[in-house]
Amino acid sequence: ALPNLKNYPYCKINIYGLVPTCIVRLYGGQVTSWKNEQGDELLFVSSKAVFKSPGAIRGGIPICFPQFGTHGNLEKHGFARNRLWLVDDNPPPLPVNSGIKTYADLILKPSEEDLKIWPHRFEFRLRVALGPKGDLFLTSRIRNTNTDGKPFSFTFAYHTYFSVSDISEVRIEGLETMDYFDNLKGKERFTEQGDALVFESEIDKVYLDTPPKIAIIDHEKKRTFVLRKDGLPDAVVWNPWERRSKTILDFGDEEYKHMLCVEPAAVEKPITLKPGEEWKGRLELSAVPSSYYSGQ
Ligand code: TA6
Repeated sequence: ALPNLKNYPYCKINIYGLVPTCIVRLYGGQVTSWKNEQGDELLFVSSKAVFKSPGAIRGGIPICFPQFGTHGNLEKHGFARNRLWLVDDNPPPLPVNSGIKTYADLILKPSEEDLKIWPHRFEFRLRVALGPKGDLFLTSRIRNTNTDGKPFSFTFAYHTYFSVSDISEVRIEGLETMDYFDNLKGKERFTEQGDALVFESEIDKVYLDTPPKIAIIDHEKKRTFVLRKDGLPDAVVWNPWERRSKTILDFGDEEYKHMLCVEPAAVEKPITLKPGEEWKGRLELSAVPSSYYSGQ
């Protein structure tokens, strides 16, 4: 049942692994915390984040659906990130031998108001799970439940905010040589030339047809985030840097130093579903000591 609306910013589900934990909020269906065995927070959430309607929570893993960014007529990044999701009290079981012990399923369906701005019936099931070693698994299943026989198309992203010690000590492996669109430069298509990506100014790029595995290496923390994705060909990389940060109300002026968004996404080629069809987009995140990461 819907929780009392007055309390909804505070409605959250704690998912406990053996030691690692994760918090997912009903507001936005948004993961806002993921901790490792040492209790370190692995996701960035702004100290200025607002956890209630009408905006989205600045940090964690906002879900961009049914539209990524401004690629359409809807509000930026779609409406899923500022709607109240429901918890499925009786979720379908996990696949046998998944190794996962703790998970929660959240569901979003369009309200009558939503149907006025995006006239398509859907069921969005988001499964958030912790693996035995504390890995975080997100699985989105989106089904077209239209009864009028009409297909719909959407774009999508897991707008993941990683916590990093110092952005100038971070590099990304897996996107070198990829084609991309640069949101700071218009509609032209570029190709990345260098080695691993490093950061010294604002970045807002959509990398296209990226490999299923991307690594974020934090030299100072000696930690590597490994992202494995399925059904999500693109990857957006964003850091607002100093000047842009000052224009974002729910973001501290210096916080850009401690975050990096790497967002597994389906942006360039929208997904189309006929009635009854379902799409699945999966993200696996692990955080390992860099000494364990071989790059393979
Ligand atoms: O994913 C990158 C991006 O689209 C950037 O253009 C930047 O504006 C960011 O998302 C944050 O968007 P938001 O609507 O959450 O302020």
